[in-house]
Amino acid sequence: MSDKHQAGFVNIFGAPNAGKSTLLNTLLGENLVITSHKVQTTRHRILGILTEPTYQIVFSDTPGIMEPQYKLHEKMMQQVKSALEDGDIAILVHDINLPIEELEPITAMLKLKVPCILLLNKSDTLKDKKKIEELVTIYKNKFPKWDIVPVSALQKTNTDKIVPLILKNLPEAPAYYPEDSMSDRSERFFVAEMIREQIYKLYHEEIPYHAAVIIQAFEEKTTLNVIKAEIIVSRETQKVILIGKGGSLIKQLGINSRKVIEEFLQKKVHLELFVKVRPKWRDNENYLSEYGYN
Ligand SMILES: Nc1nc2c(ncn2[C@@H]2O[C@H](COP(=O)(O)OP(=O)(O)OP(=O)(O)O)[C@@H](O)[C@H]2O)c(=O)[nH]1
Ligand SMILES: [Mg+2]
Repeated sequence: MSDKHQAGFVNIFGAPNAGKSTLLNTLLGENLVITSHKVQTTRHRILGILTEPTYQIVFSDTPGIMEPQYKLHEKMMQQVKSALEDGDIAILVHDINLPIEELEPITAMLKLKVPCILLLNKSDTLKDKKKIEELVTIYKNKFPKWDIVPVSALQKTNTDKIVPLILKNLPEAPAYYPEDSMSDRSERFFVAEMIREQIYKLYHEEIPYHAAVIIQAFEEKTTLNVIKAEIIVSRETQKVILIGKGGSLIKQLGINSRKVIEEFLQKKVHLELFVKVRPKWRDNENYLSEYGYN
C-alpha cells in the first residue's frame, strides 16, 4: 500500500447566489454552512474540512464577490482576499443561466494563479442537455487551462467529479487539522449563523441584510443548553417588523431556530432572543468588529 497523503486548501469563489455554500455542504455531505435564495448570505470565510484516509481537503466558503456598498461589504471582500492568499486550488462557481460575461469582473478581481475548476452550477435548471454541452464548449474556449464541469450542487449531479479533479493538483502533505474536525469555527458561531438563516427564511425584503446575530450567553447544562442571542438591526421600524404583532414573528423565529439548533447540538435548547437597534451598524467599524466582522 502506498503511504502517499495529500492535503491542501481549496477556496470556493463566485458571484452572490451562485451556490457556493450549497456546494460546500454537498461536498462535505453535511449542512455546515447556511444558504438562502437571497444574495449575500455568507459574510465570512468559513472552513469546511473533508478528511479521508489518503487526503484532507480544507475548503473555504467565501462571500459572493460584488462591489462594496457598506463597510460590512468591504469586510466581506477582505474575507475573499484572505482566501486568495493561501489557496492551492480554486473552485469558481458560476450560475449556468448567466451570461459568460458576468464572470469577467470576478476573474478580474481574483487574478487566479492557482489551478482552477470552473463549475457551471444549477445545470438542473437547463432541461436541454445539448445546450449544456454547447455551453461547456464555449467556456472551454474562453478558459482553456481550467477544468470545466456542469453540476447541480443542489441535486448533487456531477458533484462526484470534483474531488478527483482536486486530487490531480493537491500537494503531498500531512493533514492540517485533526481528522474529526469539520471547521475552524465554534459551535457558537454556527448557532448564530443558524438563527441568521432562519431570519432569511422568515422575513422579506431588507430585514435579513440589516440583521446581525450575536450570541450573548451559551451555557452548557447537563440536560440542556441555555442560549441567549441578540439580533441587531439598523432601524426602529425593522425592530417592529422583526418582533411582529404581539411578538408573533419573533416567537416563530425562536421556535424555528431552536429546532435546527437542537438538531445541530443533539441536545435540548432553551433559546432567548432579544432585538436591538444599532443605527448604521453596517458602516460602523466598532460595531463591525464587536460583531465579529474583522
Ligand atoms: N436549482 C438549483 N438551485 C441551486 C443550486 N445550487 C444552489 N442553488 C440555490 O441557489 C440559492 C443560493 O445558494 P447559496 O448556496 O446560498 O449561494 P451562495 O453562492 O453561497 O450565495 P452567497 O453566500 O449569498 O454569496 C439557494 O436558494 C440554493 O438552494 C443548484 O444546483 N440548482
Ligand atoms: Mg454562501
